[in-house]
Amino acid sequence: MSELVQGLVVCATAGFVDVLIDDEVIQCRIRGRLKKEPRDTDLCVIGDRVVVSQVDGQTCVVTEVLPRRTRFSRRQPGRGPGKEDVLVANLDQLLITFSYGRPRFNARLLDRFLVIAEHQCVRPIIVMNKADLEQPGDSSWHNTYESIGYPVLNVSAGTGEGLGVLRDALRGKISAFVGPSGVGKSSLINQVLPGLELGVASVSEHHGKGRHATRVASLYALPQGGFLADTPGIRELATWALPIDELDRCFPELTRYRTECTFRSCTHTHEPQCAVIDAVHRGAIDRNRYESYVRLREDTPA
Ligand SMILES: Nc1nc2c(ncn2[C@@H]2O[C@H](COP(=O)(O)OP(=O)(O)OP(=O)(O)O)[C@@H](O)[C@H]2O)c(=O)[nH]1
Ligand SMILES: [Mg+2]
Ligand SMILES: [Zn+2]
Repeated sequence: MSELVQGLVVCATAGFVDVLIDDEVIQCRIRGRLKKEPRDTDLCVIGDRVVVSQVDGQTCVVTEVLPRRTRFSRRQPGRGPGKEDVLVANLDQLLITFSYGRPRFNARLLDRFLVIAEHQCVRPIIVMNKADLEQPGDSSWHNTYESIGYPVLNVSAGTGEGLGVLRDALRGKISAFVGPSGVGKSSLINQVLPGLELGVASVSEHHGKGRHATRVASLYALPQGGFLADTPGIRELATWALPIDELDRCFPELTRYRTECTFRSCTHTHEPQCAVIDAVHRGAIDRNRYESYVRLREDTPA
């Protein structure tokens, strides 16, 4: 006799998944038949809702992965036809995390995260960690992002600054920390969830890059309700299944201009009477954001 129950995947490694079923985490195998089905996306990741068959109350098998409501995914790094690499499924918000130093802030990469969040309809929150470190003099980029509508939280896992606001933002939601290695994602989760004690690694001074302390993504239940995912640091971030003519929609500040361009299929890169380029010249659209748009266009397959 087998009983069918639904659960939430909180950890997924090759061959096994940990599924939360009624407050209990149960290790499950994935049914062989599921693994053989052809697909261009990950079969089962954290955040997935699954149907588990409990055989004899002993062996547990995932028999079905339910359709994903949302996701945070990218094109799997490497050559070839490509495949979708899903980091977290069914999330409400993305905590895009960078630090004020060690490693350095990277606006180009931030814009890629934001484009993916827009494309996948997941609310982005920009988390700037290590606020205790000396901050670069020019903070005008903060205003740029806030004026577009993206919240920017200044926090420090070291001193505790801003953590109250962060905790409030997490309440009742499924959230995921994403960002480069070494920015302090696991350190922040340790502060928000005392007792968890996730491994953290010091940032190698030489490269100013993280050492990839977190290797496997996991989902943790929050005492205030909701779930929080820790993910491994990301070095490469390419969009998946984002048609090139939809890229401009993923830059919200272009919305009011792109319909005013003379050419309906304007790419906003070289066309005459382009309302977007005009707005960049007038300073109504931030030049760095526009530069990110142009770079992403170049990298997006037609
Ligand atoms: N000064 C300072 N250092 C911090 C802060 N938060 C984290 N760190 C340090 O930054 C380093 C990296 O922290 P982690 O939490 O491992 O970073 P991560 O983003 O989880 O890195 P990966 O797991 O590799 O992706 C550690 O040495 C932390 O002690 C902070 O607010 N201020
Ligand atoms: Mg980590
Ligand atoms: Zn245009």
